[in-house]
Amino acid sequence: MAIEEKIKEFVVEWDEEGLKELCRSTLESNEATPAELLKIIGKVMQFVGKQFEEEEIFLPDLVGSANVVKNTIDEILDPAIKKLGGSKETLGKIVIGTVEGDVHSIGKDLVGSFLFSNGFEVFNLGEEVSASRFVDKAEEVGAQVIGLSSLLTMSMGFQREVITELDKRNLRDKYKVIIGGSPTSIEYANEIGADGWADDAIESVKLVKKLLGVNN
Ligand code: B12
Repeated sequence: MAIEEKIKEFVVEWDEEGLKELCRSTLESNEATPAELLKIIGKVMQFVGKQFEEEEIFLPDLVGSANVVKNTIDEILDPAIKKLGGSKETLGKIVIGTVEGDVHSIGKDLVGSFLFSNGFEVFNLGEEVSASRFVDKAEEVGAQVIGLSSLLTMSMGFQREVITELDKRNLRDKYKVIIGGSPTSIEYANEIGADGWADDAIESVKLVKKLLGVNN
């Protein structure tokens, strides 16, 4: 069975141990890199999301699958990426999180993991992050980029609030603010005065490189 099919099976059946073991053994035998596994997992989650939207599965199924993926990324893939990265100099620092009122984590975690595996230092603040917390953290670590995820029409407004918070503190020019998440768009990014928008994790890496003038 192709690896994508196996991953899909474990995610759909909530087999967390199975997925972790598959990722562990695949990495050990060098059959795939952590970034390649993350890419497949992202595709599988898109598939699961679509099934939910088409009412083929229900909310508890979705929560179960999302938890299996989150725990595998946290415990196996992120540490593997960090190990590969060693102590090399980073290309830049990014603070990323999901905005206030929004618990969706998977897309934002994927973006963070992809940025990390491409040489950036990533500070993942988690979900339901307030505007002041984003700005405080960016100031604390000396970040260049702030990444804001929103998956809900209801929480999109909080992306704008982070920009307002930067304005209030006279810090707007110090940071590149990027946004993403399914209800957002390049038009919305422009409307709220963000510096960029990306549709997926791969595009996010390209966007950050472009904004920071990294050539590769
Ligand atoms: C999984 C999921 C959940 C899980 C989340 C688990 C978790 N730990 O994340 C659970 C079950 C908890 C959940 C809860 C809810 N959900 Co929900 N959920 C989804 C679902 C099916 C998939 C999201 C996902 O993980 N996609 C896979 C990832 C890989 O894709 P992604 O998130 O889009 O991220 C990519 C890009 O958007 C981009 N990106 C994302 N973030 C960022 C950030 C930056 C900076 C950049 C550059 C790019 C970027 O790159 C990512 C990687 O490729 C979507 C439907 C869908 N198909 O999107 C609904 C969906 C987002 N949920 C929805 C709703 C309504 C809810 C609830 C309100 C349901 C309820 N009635 O309780 C609650 C919200 C609670 C809250 N306060 O947040 C709606 C939102 C509608 C809207 N526009 O407002 C959706 C669209 C489903 C629907 N069609 O109705 N949900």
